[in-house]
Amino acid sequence: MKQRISSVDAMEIFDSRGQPTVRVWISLDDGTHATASVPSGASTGENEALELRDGDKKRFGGKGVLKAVAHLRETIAPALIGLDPSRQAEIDALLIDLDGTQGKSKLGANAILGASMAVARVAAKAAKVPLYAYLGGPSAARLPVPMMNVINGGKHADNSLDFQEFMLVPHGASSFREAMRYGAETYQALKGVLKKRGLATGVGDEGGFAPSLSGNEAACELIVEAIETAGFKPGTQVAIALDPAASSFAVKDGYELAKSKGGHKTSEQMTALYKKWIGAYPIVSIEDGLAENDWAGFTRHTKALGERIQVVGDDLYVTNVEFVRRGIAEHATNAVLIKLNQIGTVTETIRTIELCRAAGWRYVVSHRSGETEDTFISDFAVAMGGGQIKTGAPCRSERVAKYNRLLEIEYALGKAAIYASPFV
Ligand code: 2PG
Ligand code: MG
Repeated sequence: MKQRISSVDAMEIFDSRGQPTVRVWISLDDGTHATASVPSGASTGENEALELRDGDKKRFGGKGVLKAVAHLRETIAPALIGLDPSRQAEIDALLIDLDGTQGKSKLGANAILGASMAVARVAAKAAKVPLYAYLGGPSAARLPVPMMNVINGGKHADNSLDFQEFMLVPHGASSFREAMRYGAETYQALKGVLKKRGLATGVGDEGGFAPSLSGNEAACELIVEAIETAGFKPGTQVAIALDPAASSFAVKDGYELAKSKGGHKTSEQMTALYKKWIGAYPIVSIEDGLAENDWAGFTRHTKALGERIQVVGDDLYVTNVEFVRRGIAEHATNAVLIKLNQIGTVTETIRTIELCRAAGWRYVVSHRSGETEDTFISDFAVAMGGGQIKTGAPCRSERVAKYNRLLEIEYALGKAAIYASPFV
């Protein structure tokens, strides 16, 4: 007998920055239950689905999520009760209809996504299969190559770096477990390198170090030194990925490297800078090297760099098929960053990934800078089979929880587990 949804509840919890976020519970008739918690970004794209905040300055400076919680209890719960949780696409369509707005601004994408993820999870439990197998089917066995953000800047740290993320990519390992060792050992080596130079080793929002360096480029130099100190080969074993998150330092007529006092740059000058760096450092991927409105710049950027590296769009696409379609038509990038909460339902996220696959584009499943202990994206990355995940440094439990879940999945898959570099 198919189990039906018997209750939906929600509450306000805290994310890794100590800001409120949404947790949802769903139960079935037979007592099977599951929860999901919603992440939250800092460098959000202007076209992201709306994260509903209360705006009541007396609570959390306006950042409370009691309205989203109320929408879950009063509007979403009655609509879902009695439904078969395995009808994910139908349920997500119903949630979209209930909201009725383009950007999910009525109920809030945080309310909607919490329900959507909890539905997937409870359905997997009812089917008695792990979430990755439920969402990905019997062939889901590819572990993602992690992008580990080990130096934080931009909006994620109060330091001198304009660029938001400098990441390790341990793509040359033989398994996910080994990749984690490469990444974690390099992270520890980086701490030693920073200490030796008298630089700060406190961490930023995603668990990476947040030193004040002489400029953005110094971060790449330190990372190469750390890779070598840890005993790995830069490039072939551990490479570098960047997320400058350029929308966050874009100005009217270009880019202003204010934090590093690096001056003003045009879109073409930014691309020329990246080109120089690609020649000097083992960089395999650059995400949001330009700003979300710089479509023409992105086409030039991908023409100049796309043969040599993965060019990823995050703020540019906000996981939305409409923007990705435009990107494909304009050759704006060759890969897409995938964040469930940018679009707001599991089904829409999968549709965006299907579009990437159809275009022969790569996709990277990603966390947000504000996270919780929820590990949905680990299972989701294996289910989608794209072979890449970005989920922070091997430090801070909300980041490490995702990696630990992937270790469990790899262990459970045993000999069937696949770990393969997308960068060879
Ligand atoms: C990004 C993300 C995640 P935020 O820009 O890719 O690292 O940051 O969640 O702050 O948007
Ligand atoms: Mg980004």
